[in-house]
Amino acid sequence: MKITSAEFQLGIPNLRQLPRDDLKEIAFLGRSNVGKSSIINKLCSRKKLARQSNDPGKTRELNFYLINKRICFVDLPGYGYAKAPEQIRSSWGKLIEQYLKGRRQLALVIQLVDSRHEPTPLDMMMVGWLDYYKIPFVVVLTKADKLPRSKMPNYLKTARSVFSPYKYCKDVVPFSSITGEGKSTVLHIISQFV
Ligand SMILES: Nc1nc2c(ncn2[C@@H]2O[C@H](COP(=O)(O)OP(=O)(O)OP(=O)(O)O)[C@@H](O)[C@H]2O)c(=O)[nH]1
Ligand SMILES: [Mg+2]
Repeated sequence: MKITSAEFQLGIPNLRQLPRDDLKEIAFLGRSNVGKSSIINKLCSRKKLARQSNDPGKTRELNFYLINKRICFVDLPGYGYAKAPEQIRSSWGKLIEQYLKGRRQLALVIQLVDSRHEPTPLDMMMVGWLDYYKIPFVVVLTKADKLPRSKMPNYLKTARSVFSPYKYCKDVVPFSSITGEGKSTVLHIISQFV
């Protein structure tokens, strides 16, 4: 799949204002700062389509991007930002769970996990939800450029052994928004679900 057009459609703080069209959605899920906005920009070959930040927890809304005028990428608010007040953290959780379980046109979730760290308990909880709600997902290991080359094969093997047992896990892919590693694989997988 080649992305030839990408435009910001809308940002919403709650699910009452979800788009009413029937376009298939690909949602990007992961903890704060894991690289959700960066992967969207990289896949679309755009520098500033989705706002990236050094300030974790910046993306607090669900942001919708219209891709090739026929599918939607959804940048979900990052979870697990330790400095956020408990009340806000739990409302993010509820928002994400409601979106995941209720969104009929959700075709695939790109679950992002930082390749420099072990998956967090919240990452594992998200993967558990996805499997429970029967939502196909791909685990993308972000910031692969920061991991020494020699460590990747072992890391990938461990990550596969953690995620592959989930029935709805379709693949585990290393990715870098800097080098573009993994871009064509992720685009190919997306094309199979839309
Ligand atoms: N080296 C490297 N840095 C990356 C990569 N992807 C993202 N980053 C950096 O990580 C930081 C966070 O990236 P974002 O894309 O804003 O992360 P996010 O998941 O959208 O964060 P929130 O919106 O706060 O939840 C930024 O400083 C990015 O430049 C990558 O593949 N390699
Ligand atoms: Mg973001």
